[in-house]
Amino acid sequence: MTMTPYLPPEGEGARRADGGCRSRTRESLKHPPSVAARHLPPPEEGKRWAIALALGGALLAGGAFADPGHKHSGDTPYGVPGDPKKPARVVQIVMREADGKMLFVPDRVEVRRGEQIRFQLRNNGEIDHEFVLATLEENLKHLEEMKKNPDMEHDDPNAKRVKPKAIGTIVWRFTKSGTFDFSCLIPGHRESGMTGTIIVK
Ligand SMILES: [Cu+2]
Repeated sequence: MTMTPYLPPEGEGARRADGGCRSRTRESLKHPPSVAARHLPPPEEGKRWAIALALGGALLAGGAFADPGHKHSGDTPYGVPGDPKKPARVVQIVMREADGKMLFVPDRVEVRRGEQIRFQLRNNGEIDHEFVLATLEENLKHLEEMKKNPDMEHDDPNAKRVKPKAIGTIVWRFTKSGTFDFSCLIPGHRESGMTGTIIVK
């Protein structure tokens, strides 16, 4: 109802060469709300997202390296990413399904502290599997995250997804003694038996 009387004068003003001031005034009165509504929030929102992401990143980074006194990159409570150029003992791990179960063979590996292991992950099954090396606590937490994001695929120094009939490799140096976990974190797989233990002495 207020739009009808406003629109024609504005159209005229826009066409008038000498009416720059007035049409501009009218535009600045009339357009800002819609312009603001259309254009201002996105950058604002963008900024807010950037801040949120930066904060989230900082929190994640803080969480990942929260282990006090061990802040070297890649350092974890279960060791460090290996150096493929250095010698390593090969440990083959077969991934497969059998009678409604899913498993790793072997599901127990013993390692000397300081030893570098080249895990040769052989998927003899019919579906994708993963090998995720971590502390048991970390893997159980990660398992819950995977339930929320089932499409998350891993290709990290400590984690690999392997297609059926394919072979994946992980080279890892176990610098700390302890008992650690390796699991397939694809939803349902660990629950079906796809987990194993690494003992570092
Ligand atoms: Cu699996």
